[in-house]
Amino acid sequence: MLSDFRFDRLFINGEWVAPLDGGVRGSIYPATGQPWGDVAYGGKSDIDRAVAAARAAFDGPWRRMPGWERAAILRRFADLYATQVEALARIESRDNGRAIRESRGDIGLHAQYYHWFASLADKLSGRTIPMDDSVHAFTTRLPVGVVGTITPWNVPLMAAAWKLGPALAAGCTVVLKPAEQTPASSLALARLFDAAGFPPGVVNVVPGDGPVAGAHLVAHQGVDKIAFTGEGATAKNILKTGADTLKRFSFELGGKAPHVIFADADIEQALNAATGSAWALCGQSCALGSRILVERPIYDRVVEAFRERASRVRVGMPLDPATHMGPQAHQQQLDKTLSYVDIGRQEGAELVAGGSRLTAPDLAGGYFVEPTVFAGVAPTMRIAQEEIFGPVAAIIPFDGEDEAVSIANGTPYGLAAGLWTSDTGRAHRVANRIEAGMVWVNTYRYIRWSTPYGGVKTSGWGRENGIEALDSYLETRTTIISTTGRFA
Ligand code: TXE
Repeated sequence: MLSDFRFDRLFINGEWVAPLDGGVRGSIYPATGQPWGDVAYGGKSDIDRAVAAARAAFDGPWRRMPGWERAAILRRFADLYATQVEALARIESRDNGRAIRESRGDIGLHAQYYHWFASLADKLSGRTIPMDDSVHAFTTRLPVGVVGTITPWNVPLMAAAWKLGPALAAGCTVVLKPAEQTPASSLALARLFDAAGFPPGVVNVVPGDGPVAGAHLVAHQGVDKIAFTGEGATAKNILKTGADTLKRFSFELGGKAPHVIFADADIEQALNAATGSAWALCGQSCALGSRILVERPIYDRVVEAFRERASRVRVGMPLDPATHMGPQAHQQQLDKTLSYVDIGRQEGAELVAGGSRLTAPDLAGGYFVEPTVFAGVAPTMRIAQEEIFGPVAAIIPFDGEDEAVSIANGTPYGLAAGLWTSDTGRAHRVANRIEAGMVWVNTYRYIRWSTPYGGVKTSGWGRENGIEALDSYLETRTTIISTTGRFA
């Protein structure tokens, strides 16, 4: 179904249309730096017609459709999605350079997200509220309306699943604008929505540039909510651009997650998780443990293990199943990562592994960088404070619980944290003091569709996944009816 799919059209109102004021341009394969396919991108007029289609679908069939029928269509889509995992994984790995073994693993789970949210679509119950003998008070859950979803380039299909699943289950309609660097997989997704038989206009996909198509979607009076994943600075721009409309916003932003490893931990397990999450997705995920806080008695051992394991990471072409780590997703991210390596050196951190672009003949032209490890990092250094989004681990020593908590909480971020200890009391004590939306103990990045995901502090507003995600696409209406017909 997706093998001969063309990406040079937008998906609006159930039709594949040429852009009105955008165009078609090559999407870059980050492993070569060369275009791999022609992809459509839209401008303001395309966003206008996508929003009009979404509004008409919301006011028409979708909002009136019983929840069980909406659920049936979403399940059909999820089943179709499950048959296309390999094709979707290959498209995503071409678009953002992610190792195919990772793309398959991640995308292989997405159908379950859609199924889980489908299972909630006919259970949007309100409450009855005891108030007074002469009134009957109750609440009804209603869809927010037209949702603009703006997604990033690191995990385009996962970000889409986390937004479209709850939005569609709630009865909203959607305009999806993927990141300009990685538009192809979202158009493939549109092909599946098309095939699954969604009414026209319920899902519309318009790739486009953030400051043009994205900003227009945010400012649009016809959009009731923006669901965004990306950088904090972009979120602030979005808030300013959308302020006049007072629409709803949910934000999943960056992180600088600490892995806190106590000396009493199962060190092998902690190392497997900490090294794996330092270099997964080439470092380009918000919940990766980019700060490794290590209790001093085991510090040298952990640094040495990181150095040794970095040398064993197989960096290579994304579509090679043997590859552990592909390239950075685009040139700007490569430049950003390398600039932070320079910053770390200038700050006096000790570079114990990596730090360079890889330019071997088989990787030439691609945005490859070595898995990189800094030791002797002070918590105040920029490489310990700022989100690099590259495969750069910063290892920081600490003494005791209080210092661990103080360092862990000492950044503006609060997305996720990992704790490694064999002391159950300590696990509870420290987890309780960590400022993060998610804390894992003796495991890491273990999530499901049912577990709320999101950040505190500057890491975001609201939660994705879980019942909480569904809530963020619903409004509550309170109805109070006089049973006597008398005005109280
Ligand atoms: O993100 P942007 P960028 C972080 C990470 C990375 C940095 C820069 O640190 O190095 O952000 O990435 C759209 N109005 N994360 O610049 O700009 C854009 O088109 C409306 C963290 O690519 O935030 C894309 O669809 N939309 C992260 C989306 O915003 C706008 C994931 C994300 O792009 C817009 C990605 C505007 N004015 C990057 N400007 C995470 N939390 O996982 C851009 N966009």
